[in-house]
Amino acid sequence: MSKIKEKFAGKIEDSIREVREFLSAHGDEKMGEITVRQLYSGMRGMPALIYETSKLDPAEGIRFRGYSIPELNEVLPKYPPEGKQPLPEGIFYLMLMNELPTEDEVRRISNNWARRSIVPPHVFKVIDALPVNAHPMTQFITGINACRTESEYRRAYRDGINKSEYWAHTYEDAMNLIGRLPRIAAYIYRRCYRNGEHIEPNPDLDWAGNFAHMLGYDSEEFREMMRMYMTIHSDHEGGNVSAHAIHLVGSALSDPYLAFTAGMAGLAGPLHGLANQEVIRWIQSMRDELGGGLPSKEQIENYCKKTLADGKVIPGFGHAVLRKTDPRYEAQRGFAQEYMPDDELFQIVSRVYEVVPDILKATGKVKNPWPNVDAHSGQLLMHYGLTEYDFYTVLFGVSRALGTMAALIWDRVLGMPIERPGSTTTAQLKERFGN
Ligand code: CMX
Repeated sequence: MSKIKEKFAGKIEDSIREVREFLSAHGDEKMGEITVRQLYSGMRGMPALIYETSKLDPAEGIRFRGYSIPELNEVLPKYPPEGKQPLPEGIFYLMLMNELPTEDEVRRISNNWARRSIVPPHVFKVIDALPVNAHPMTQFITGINACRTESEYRRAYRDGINKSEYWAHTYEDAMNLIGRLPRIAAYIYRRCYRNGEHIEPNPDLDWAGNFAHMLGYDSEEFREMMRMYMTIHSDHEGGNVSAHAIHLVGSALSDPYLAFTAGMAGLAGPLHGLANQEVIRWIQSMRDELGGGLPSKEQIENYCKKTLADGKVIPGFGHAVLRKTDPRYEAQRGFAQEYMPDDELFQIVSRVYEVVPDILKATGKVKNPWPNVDAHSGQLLMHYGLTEYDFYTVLFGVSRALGTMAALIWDRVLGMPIERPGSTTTAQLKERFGN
């Protein structure tokens, strides 16, 4: 057993006992009441599941095991000797172990994922069977599902393992999946946009640095951006569509490959992760309409009004939980201010930020007029020449594995049961409350 897994195994008993004791002391406490409106509005604000790795506060933003993004910048190990961005290995360790990693532990995770990164050849063949212009998320989901042949959890379950061992096999699949995802994603990128000229991994690099390398972007600045990107997109508590889908499908004891595939299908929706490509598409069509250049505030305002009048959303703005500017947006803005303050697209993104909230407030119905994570990420990628925005959600997806796989391991540690909420009908509600 690897040192990391051994250390994790050492934590399990205490956590299981803690939850059991807590449940027997407080299992009958009430967590609030459910209104009829909540049933019709996507279960907003209903505490409905346990998800240990991160928690989203509407007024503050995400905290990973208690740490905000600015705090993580202080405490997580960086790429030696001069890296400034936290390494995604560190946030994974934090989410899994509920403690901060040392530099040595982060290095161990890097090496562990590098060892696990070999993708079986049939996965590439399955991807190659799709038309090259299939959306990258279709190719990504297909590739992940094809990897399922390698599921250790599935094999072990078929062999008849004890429930208490589920987590150990889930751990193997989760770590293998994380190790392989950059390879699969980079393969899709090079297949779609670089004539299938693939780049061999560099095992001496960290996980995100190697991903950047395999995509074909080798500057240290791009690698730093990728480390930051992979860290901030990694988790956003359990109720968002991708994390919830992974938790839900995993609760049927489907293996981690199946569960992750389900999550990625949700991430590919335009109201969720696909918004990162939609933001750039929206800005580009605004620029096309205006004949290029830096649009004035007034021009942006008019374009926003037209978008709303056409019955569309302004991508990158709004959130189901947050009620302030997303700290993930702020982290990316800080990066752009430091590395590319004069970038024209950055100036447009900044101007959009100045204009959109007032317009959304004026609608009287948008609950959160502020930008979310997707309002900024495309600009950073465009700056470095990664302009193929249909690919952006794949990057989000690679990162999302970190939190959701750590959470899935915890689901199996804690013996979370199959998820099965009740549903009702309008007729039944009318019967109960009147017409
Ligand atoms: N532009 C236009 N209208 C918006 C809007 C936006 N950015 N955000 C919300 N609204 C509208 C909703 O469509 C809804 O309209 P109707 O009542 O006509 O249906 C109304 O305002 C109320 O919505 P809400 O309660 O404020 O927001 P929801 O919790 O329902 O939805 C979200 C949240 C993110 C889907 C929504 O804000 C949105 O569509 N944003 C644009 C897409 C986007 O950026 N998604 C990415 C989110 C982050 C991520 O998951 O990656």
